[in-house]
Amino acid sequence: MITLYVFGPMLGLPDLSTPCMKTHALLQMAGLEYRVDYGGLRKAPKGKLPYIDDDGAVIPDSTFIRWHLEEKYRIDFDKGLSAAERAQAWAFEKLCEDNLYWAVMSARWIDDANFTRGPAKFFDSAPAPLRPLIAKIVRRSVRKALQAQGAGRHSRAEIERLATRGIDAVATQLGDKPWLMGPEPCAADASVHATVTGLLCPAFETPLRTATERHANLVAYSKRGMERWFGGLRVAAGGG
Ligand SMILES: N[C@@H](CCC(=O)N[C@@H](CS)C(=O)NCC(=O)O)C(=O)O
Repeated sequence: MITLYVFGPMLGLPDLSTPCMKTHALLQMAGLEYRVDYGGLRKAPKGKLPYIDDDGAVIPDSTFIRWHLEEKYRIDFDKGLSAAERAQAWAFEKLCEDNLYWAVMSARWIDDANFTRGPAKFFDSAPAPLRPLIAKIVRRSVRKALQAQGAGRHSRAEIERLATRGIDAVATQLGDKPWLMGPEPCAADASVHATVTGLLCPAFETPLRTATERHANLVAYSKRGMERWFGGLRVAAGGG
């Protein structure tokens, strides 16, 4: 049996973490049965979620989880794609994970109002007197990570300008297709869908959400993925 360790649903999203949401979608795409555990962060092998325990094999990181599923269960998430299409899909996936991800982190963690609406809730289970201190420490570590990655050195306007270019690129690649690379979802859809849906999360006031909402195909794509992998849980703006 596979156990998936994630943070858990929050603010109408299956998970506030895009890699966690991505891994849910991969497992759904694979048609594998799995259970979820929301208490695994302290034991996470790389100190991050998601990770899985597949009959004793512990695999951290959404991409290594993908490869584990492909190898163990003989799944090709990119079935039907040419080598060039696989390369293109990979590039879009990593645009989301290694670029847009940091813009989302900045919007949620650095902006005070968004922090209060979202990430601050992570600490609700901590004893009330300690909550502000824990939140301050974790927020400081996110700020440091943003600095180290580089996004934290840009102004808010610069981060938004860079991210908007990425959002527009995803919208252009999607075009009027149902999925990123064609009529069926591929591995990159798990990640791109999680990113697009995270960007559209109505709990956060951010120009990135506006930039995403401007693309009707991205809004429809978010809904399509939610219906397919998450039982239609409505989170996208305009989701009703
Ligand atoms: N490359 C990893 C990224 C995982 C990741 O960054 N997880 C974040 C949440 S989005 C996390 O667990 N952060 C907790 C922490 O750093 O304490 C993947 O794709 O799984």
